[in-house]
Amino acid sequence: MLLAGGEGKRLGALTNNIAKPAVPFGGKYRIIDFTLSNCTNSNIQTLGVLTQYSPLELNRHIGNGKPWDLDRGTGGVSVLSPYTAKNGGDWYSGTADAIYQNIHFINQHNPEYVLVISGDHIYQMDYQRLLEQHKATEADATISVIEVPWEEASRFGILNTTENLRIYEFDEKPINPKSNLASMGIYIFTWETLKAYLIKDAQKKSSSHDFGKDIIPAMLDNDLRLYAYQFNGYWKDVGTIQSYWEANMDLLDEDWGQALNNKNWKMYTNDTNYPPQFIGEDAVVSHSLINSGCFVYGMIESSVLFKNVVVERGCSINQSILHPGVKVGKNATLERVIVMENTEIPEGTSIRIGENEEPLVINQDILTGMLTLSGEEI
Ligand code: ADQ
Ligand code: ADP
Repeated sequence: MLLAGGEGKRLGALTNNIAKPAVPFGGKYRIIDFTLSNCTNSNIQTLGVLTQYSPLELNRHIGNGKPWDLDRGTGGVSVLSPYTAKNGGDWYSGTADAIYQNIHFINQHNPEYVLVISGDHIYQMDYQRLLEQHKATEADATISVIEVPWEEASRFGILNTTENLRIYEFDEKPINPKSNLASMGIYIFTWETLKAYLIKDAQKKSSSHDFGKDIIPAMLDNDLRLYAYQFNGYWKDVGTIQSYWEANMDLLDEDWGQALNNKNWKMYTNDTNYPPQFIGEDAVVSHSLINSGCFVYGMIESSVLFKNVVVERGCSINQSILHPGVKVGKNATLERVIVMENTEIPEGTSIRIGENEEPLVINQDILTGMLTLSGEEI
């Protein structure tokens, strides 16, 4: 069950009209492609995707699941909006409620175990390993965990385990974290146990119906067997503009370049065909990802360009992310900005964000506002 319905408020303008998992990522993908590809590569054959806010583009992107080999007669991918749920549906109030309202869907498949994952993380992980450990420890729930920097710990569910990885303490987003071992929001539950807890939780008026706030603590209170699964690879929760920008920049790393091209762990997406990128005579491009359909005449460094982007002569683009269809007029300078789909940057514009500031998200409306405020120069 893939949770893809969060509002994504902290991504600001990026999620004005589109659900967080559908936000373009890495030059060619959308954020959710990493999780969907993990499912395919982990040989998961039945997947429910729980959507809620602005699902239009997300639905269109997932379609019948063909790019991820999830277009099957039995199983495959089912997009579960609140309106397909029990009683014609309430808005999902929390992550646990989203699963609760789809108990019927899960029961139809009669699983022994249910994997609950999130649509807004960048990572590559084999969920079969998680399942193997879950079975070996005879756990009721297994939570995938990773060490995070101490200063970020209060953004996560933080836990403590015994030496054999049994969880004895869990605090959702604690103000004073007791460890830096964070829940990745990736769980395997034994279905009968989870179902019982979801039903009990649904009856509790005081509950926020959330896995981290309610379900996990309730299981722990009752001494259930909760285990941590230690993940050692790259993992990023792209919940903020800063982390979204950083995760895109991380893809410029050579290791990631190879990871995206790994024959044993393919990255799938729903993309159409465009002509090869054209790099003009005076263009200078380095350390960047440039998708097809682009026309580059200026200078590009440490940046990510999605399809159909045009960068005119005399431009300087640095540490920036240009979404599909962006046009940058002659002699413009962009540094540490994220430019949203189809925005047209006028000739000579200069927008440079300092290293200690949060990268700036720009769309046509924001740009018009800025130009009105400052005349020509920004
Ligand atoms: P958060 O990151 O705060 O914490 P949360 O807001 O609960 O995550 O969302 C988890 C996932 O569910 C996201 O993909 C979101 O889009 C989706 N989602 C949220 N509300 C939904 C709803 N009503 N219907 C459908 N989908 C919904 C969680 C855990 C922490 C853990 C972090 C790791 O609670 O313990 O540390 O994930 O990122
Ligand atoms: P750091 O904490 O310094 O970011 P990491 O080991 O998390 O160290 O990652 C270093 C870089 O290596 C990342 O920025 C990423 O580009 C790459 N990388 C790490 N793990 C993976 C992975 N599992 N798959 C692909 N690339 C990875």
